Amino acid sequence: MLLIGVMALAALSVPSTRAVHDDNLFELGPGKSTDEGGKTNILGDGDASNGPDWANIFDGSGNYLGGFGGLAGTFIKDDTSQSGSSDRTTFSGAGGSNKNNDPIPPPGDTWHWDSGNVPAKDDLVNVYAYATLNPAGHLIIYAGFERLDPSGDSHIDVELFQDQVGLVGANATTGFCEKNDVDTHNGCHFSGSRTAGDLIISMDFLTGGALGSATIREWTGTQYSNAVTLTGQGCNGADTICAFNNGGTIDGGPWPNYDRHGSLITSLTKNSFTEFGFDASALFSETPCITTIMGKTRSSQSFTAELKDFAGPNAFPICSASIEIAPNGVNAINDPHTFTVTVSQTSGGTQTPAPDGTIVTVGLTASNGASVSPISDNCASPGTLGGTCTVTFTSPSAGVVTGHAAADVIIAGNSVHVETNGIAPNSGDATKVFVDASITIGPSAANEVGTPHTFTVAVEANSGDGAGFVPAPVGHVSFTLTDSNGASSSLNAAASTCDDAGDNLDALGQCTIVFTSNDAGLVTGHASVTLNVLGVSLTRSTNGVSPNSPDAVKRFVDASISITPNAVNEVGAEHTFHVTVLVDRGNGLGPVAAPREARATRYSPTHVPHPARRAARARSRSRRTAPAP
Ligand SMILES: [Ca+2]
Ligand SMILES: [Ca+2]
Ligand SMILES: [Ca+2]
Repeated sequence: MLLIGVMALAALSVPSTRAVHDDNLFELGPGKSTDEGGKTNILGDGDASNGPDWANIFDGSGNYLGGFGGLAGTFIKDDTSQSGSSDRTTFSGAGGSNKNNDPIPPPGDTWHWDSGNVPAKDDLVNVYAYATLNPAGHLIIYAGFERLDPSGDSHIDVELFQDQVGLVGANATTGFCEKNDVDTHNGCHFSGSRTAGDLIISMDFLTGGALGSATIREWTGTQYSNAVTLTGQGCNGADTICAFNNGGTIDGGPWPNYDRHGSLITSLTKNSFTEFGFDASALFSETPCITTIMGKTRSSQSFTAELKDFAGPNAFPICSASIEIAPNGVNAINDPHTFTVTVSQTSGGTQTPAPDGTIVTVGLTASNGASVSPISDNCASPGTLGGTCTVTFTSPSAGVVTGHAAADVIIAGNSVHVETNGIAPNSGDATKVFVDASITIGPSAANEVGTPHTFTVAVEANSGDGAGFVPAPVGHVSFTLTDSNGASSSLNAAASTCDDAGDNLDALGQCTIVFTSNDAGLVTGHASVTLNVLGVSLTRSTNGVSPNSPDAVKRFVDASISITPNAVNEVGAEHTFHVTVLVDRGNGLGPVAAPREARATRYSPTHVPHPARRAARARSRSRRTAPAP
């Protein structure tokens, strides 16, 4: 459909069956007599077959409730700047002019914004919009807004962007303009550009409040063109655009309303409320892929008059993209993990995968001791295939890796930016926890044969929470004792806990192996554990790979002393006792002569009766082999 120039059409009386008006898609304009006397209003008429009215699709906080087959809805709650209040978002008067056909982003003579005060007639507060498809598949867009001061002449635009237009330089907490890094003008900038196919609906209200005219224009890429104008309220002949004021006092809906002093009210006087609807597919040759809406006021009826207040820009996701990253999970360290990113686009209510080759930037951030080791990233190249791509990585240490994904999806020639910001339908970031465990056994020491010895096995887990390795009180330890160099170990099962079935760790993450050997030699203790850390089964052994200890070795040693010969001698005859001291160090050499310094004390024979000799042997042995723990 080709439309050139301005088509000025007289307002018509309400037709009975029209494309935009009585289309049963939305309660546009005057309705049932039981619905506030048939006035153009905000409340639903209770008849679902007529479609919703504003109060049916938004709650009192302005949340879009969906339903009714709609594509998208958005509610902008702008500040009032009356009675000493300040509106955080007004066109900045100090940054040069701000006009409808100025460039939006830098460089050049662009729009600027900061906080300010505007007259009540130019002060936007509540602006809302709803989009749906009619049975022919046409995009039908409805919008409404409230005016603080309907008695003055005022000039309001509702602009629909395909690109994502937003504010730059706002303080993240307060929303006030904070910084302008681009030029020396006062005020902050906007991001996003006006693109061919964008639409703007301009309404001019007469002194006294009546709707003078409504004109819809399309941006061609260099100028606004293809204007269609409606004079006065009602619909055009083709019923492709309609606009109405409330003809009398109506309920203000479930959300706050304001009077010309900025005070809260609950009903709206005559001409305080305006709503319009149009068939975007019928009016223009291409149905635009709208992502953003913005309300604006002008200082005069001229389309290029200085701009005053604005509301938004808000997402109006008729055309939209979404991104998700998943799954969250827990892995053992060094195991590869894959995040899958899914990117979708929605146009005209139909969701499809993002175009193949859509590049997704996946940022991986390590915390709590993790360290990212990339393995592959097909999101960076070649991008999505069938709407998905994957990133695979691991971490050699316990901790958390967070994945954040962002993409610019090209929909109908427009770039729609999406991130995993947790704002529906986007997912939040995904997190992968890497877990680790360790086992130690000890101590290695030397003991006398026949004395009990204890190996303590200690198990720790690192659940990636930043606390590091902490005792693991649940898990199953198994162990082996291996004899060598002549040892013959025997386990004291009653005193040991590492031999218990099932979970055999105590609250300190420990169990014990109590054993001895009656023969000199070595006993090597080896332990392993299987435990569950955040649902991941980990097996660790005393393999000496840090933080695991090596096996523990217990050396059993022995010593002996003998004195010979026993004999009967004649009184006065000289006699010699031979004392022999042997040690077995458990090194496989068996008993060997003790070093000189370890030889037995020589005693006077008259003081060494037979029982005392045995005691001396015992003392000698105990001096040589101090018991180990
Ligand atoms: Ca209604
Ligand atoms: Ca504002
Ligand atoms: Ca305002």
